[in-house]
Amino acid sequence: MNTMTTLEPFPERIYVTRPVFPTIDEVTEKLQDIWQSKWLTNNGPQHTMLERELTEFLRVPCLSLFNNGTIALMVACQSLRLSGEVITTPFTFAATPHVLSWNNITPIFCDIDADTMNIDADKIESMITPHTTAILAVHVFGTPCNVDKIQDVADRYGLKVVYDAAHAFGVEIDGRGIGTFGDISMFSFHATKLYHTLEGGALAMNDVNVKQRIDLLKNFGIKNEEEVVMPGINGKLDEIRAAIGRIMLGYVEGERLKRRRLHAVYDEELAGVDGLTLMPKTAADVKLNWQYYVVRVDEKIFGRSRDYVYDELRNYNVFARKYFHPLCSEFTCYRQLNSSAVANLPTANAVAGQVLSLPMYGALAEDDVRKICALIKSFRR
Ligand code: T4K
Repeated sequence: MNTMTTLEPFPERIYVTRPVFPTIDEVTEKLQDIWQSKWLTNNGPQHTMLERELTEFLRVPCLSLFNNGTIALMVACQSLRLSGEVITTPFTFAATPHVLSWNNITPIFCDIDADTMNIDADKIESMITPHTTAILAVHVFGTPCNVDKIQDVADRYGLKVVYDAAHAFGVEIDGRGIGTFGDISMFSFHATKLYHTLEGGALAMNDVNVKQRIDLLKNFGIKNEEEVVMPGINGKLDEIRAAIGRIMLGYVEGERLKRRRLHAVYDEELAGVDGLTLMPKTAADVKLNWQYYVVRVDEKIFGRSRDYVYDELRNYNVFARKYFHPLCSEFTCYRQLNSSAVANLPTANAVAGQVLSLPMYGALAEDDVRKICALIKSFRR
């Protein structure tokens, strides 16, 4: 039966996500503290407290706050003195390869794993050259990379490992914070993330010496009033955003659980629909954050392309997103790289042509998720 006739467009736009908002009263209270302190940025009390609270929350030994995740990742590359070539994934947000370019490093795109959509750890070794200094892997949509295999390759070739954990706030493997893997991990606290500080980010690291270097780099390299010891940048998080981050820590677990519930609804509604591949299932010892809900549409089986589903959903006021299409290797600034050749990235190209991020945020009603699923099923041919 064609259900389209019975389904009306949503009265208001349903976006792929909506930020979690604290109450105005909570924010006002914190603003009053800041006004009293007469301290707005440069390592103020809110910043100090948030850094401590997040270190504990994320179960990492050391953490440095930043004004956004991109600057944080740029500083991570600087702090480890990366150069030459860094092996990364094309299936990610533009920021990932861009931080390499801003560090004068050539991104070398490695193909991805078809199930997790993360860098294919088995293919990394074949991409290593004498110029390779590191692996920059992304825990795409919060699904952990194959951290053991990546570390094994890195150890054998003396490479650094940096994780873009922009999507992986609060993810744990066997009780271990995701930010403890590799040399440095970056978290994004952008408004669209499960946990946010409006804009913001952090680096997590195991080595306190690396933290000291990072803290200098994010503050112009200033050691004291008389000494500037390295060419740093301004990566500091201000007091207002740090205060909002402290409030948001009280919201994150509730939001995570609401999203987990919505994941289950999507799974229930879409399981068994021919031509749809649902979010990858992870090992039992992985604690997920349920931030995104992603499906893949196989046109040959579903009878409609991903783009058809995307366009039709818009007609019903549902604004899904094609994260991450186009691949970074398709951007004009990277297309000419040898590693960008489609023949080098068959899985990434196939996945990018099928992937669709569906609306996922705690304030989304369960019934709305069911209706979105009914729409998708009605598009099937
Ligand atoms: N690495 C990875 C793997 C990343 O995914 C990202 C960021 C980074 C690095 C860089 O971290 P940051 O430097 O950003 O800290 C969004 C986010 O802006 C971006 O942070 C995120 N990844 C990316 C996956 O998604 P857009 O271009 O899709 O954002 P936008 O403005 O289209 O927002 C998406 C939807 O969210 C809107 O359709 C409506 C809703 N929205 C958005 C904002 C900003 C709201 O309802 N309210 C809002 O205030 O990139």
